[in-house]
Amino acid sequence: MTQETVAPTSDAVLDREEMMSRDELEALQLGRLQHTLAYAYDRVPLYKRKFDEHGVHPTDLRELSDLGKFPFTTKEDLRLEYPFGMFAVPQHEVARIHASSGTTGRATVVGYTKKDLADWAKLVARSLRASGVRPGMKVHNAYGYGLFTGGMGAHAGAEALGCTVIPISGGQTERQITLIQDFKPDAILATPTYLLTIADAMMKQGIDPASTSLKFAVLGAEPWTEEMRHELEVMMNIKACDIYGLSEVMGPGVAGEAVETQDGSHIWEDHFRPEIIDAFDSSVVLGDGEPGELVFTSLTKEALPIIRYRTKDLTRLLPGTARPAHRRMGRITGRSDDMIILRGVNLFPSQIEEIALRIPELSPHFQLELTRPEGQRMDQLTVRIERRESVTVEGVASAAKTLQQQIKIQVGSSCAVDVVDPGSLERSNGKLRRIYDLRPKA
Ligand code: DLL
Repeated sequence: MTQETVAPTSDAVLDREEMMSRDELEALQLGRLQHTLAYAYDRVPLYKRKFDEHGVHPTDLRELSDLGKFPFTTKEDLRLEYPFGMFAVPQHEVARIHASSGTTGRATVVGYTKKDLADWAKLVARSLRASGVRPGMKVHNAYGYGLFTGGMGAHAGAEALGCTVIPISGGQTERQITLIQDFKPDAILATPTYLLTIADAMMKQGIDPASTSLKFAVLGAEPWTEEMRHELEVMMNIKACDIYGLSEVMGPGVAGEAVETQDGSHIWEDHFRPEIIDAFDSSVVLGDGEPGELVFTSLTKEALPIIRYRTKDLTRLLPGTARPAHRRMGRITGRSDDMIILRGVNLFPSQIEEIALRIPELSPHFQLELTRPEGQRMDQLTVRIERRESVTVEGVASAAKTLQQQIKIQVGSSCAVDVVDPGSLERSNGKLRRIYDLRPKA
């Protein structure tokens, strides 16, 4: 399967909006944006206050570039308005609520009207179809169900596409494997690190992960690299595509990747207007191709219209390919709040993943540990990484050295490398925690 090329999706099954010209799409965006700004201003006190303080009014948006005049929305705004202060409809019109886990403070709560849920399902269906999933296929959904948007969002999208959904949720890895073997699904939906956990557990049971019925994987909810894609595609004999989204903007399906090009997720711009800003000077809106922080404005949402939401995700906008009018996003290099600053050098876990997976002796299972040794003023980074099963002790020593050197050359940071035995690091059940910050709190 990985060697085959995949034919483009037939025009006959695409949504009309997927086939629009850029001009048509931008005209649609302008009308929807004007409506959303007025709608948010009229219905959500926070937006009225912020627009007034900023000296802007919805009628100031005459062309798309005027969006830059409007104030940003942040996670902090959602927290301050906890739980329902940012909802634009009365509670009886809210059909469902989701929320972030709230591990770093108050949970952020999001809501959907019936129409929002239908739009969301349509966009997830569009994303899955772009990634190779077809009506009638069996889809094993291993995203977590519950307040997290992954499980139910992916579920509704797969149903809307006309698939048979297996709603297993995350965890219970042994059971996942039994069901994959018995139900013979065509596609799996999971975080990339959880798919790796499943494949790894299969190997432990003596099952070749390439031998299953799975042909497609639609992976997201955490950063992953081209190297990880290659690892999973070869190990499992599948085509693996990206799906992106965030609860504040909708959930999974804000953007999805086309299997025939596998060149980054297309942002569904008939529903979301993306911008890239300088993460350190938010007043600067950057051009396409320039790296910065991704910002979204919703164009059709009813329960929770979101204006210029700062995602903290770092990426760039690229021209559309498989869906020419819809711009793509580059891979997310990381989140601005996940960035490790080590002796003045910025570093993201995905950079380590990229380098480590090019070293054949090393596995994709790694953690980053930050410490400040007693009496020292300098922070220390230790990359703890599992060796591959087949590697000898000599092999490990030289692989550790190569990893250390490559990190120094490519990232500019000195670090310690600790190669550990296969199976000794914690496995992912969903979004994997890569960074362990053990430095004393200031
Ligand atoms: O993770 C929604 C989702 C579920 C997306 C399932 C894809 C699949 P949140 O929990 O609100 O929502 O987390 C959103 O996760 O801002 C990114 O930092 C990260 N993220 C999501 N998708 C990707 C991706 C869901 N494809 C946050 N690549 C976002 C990299 C991603 N990071």
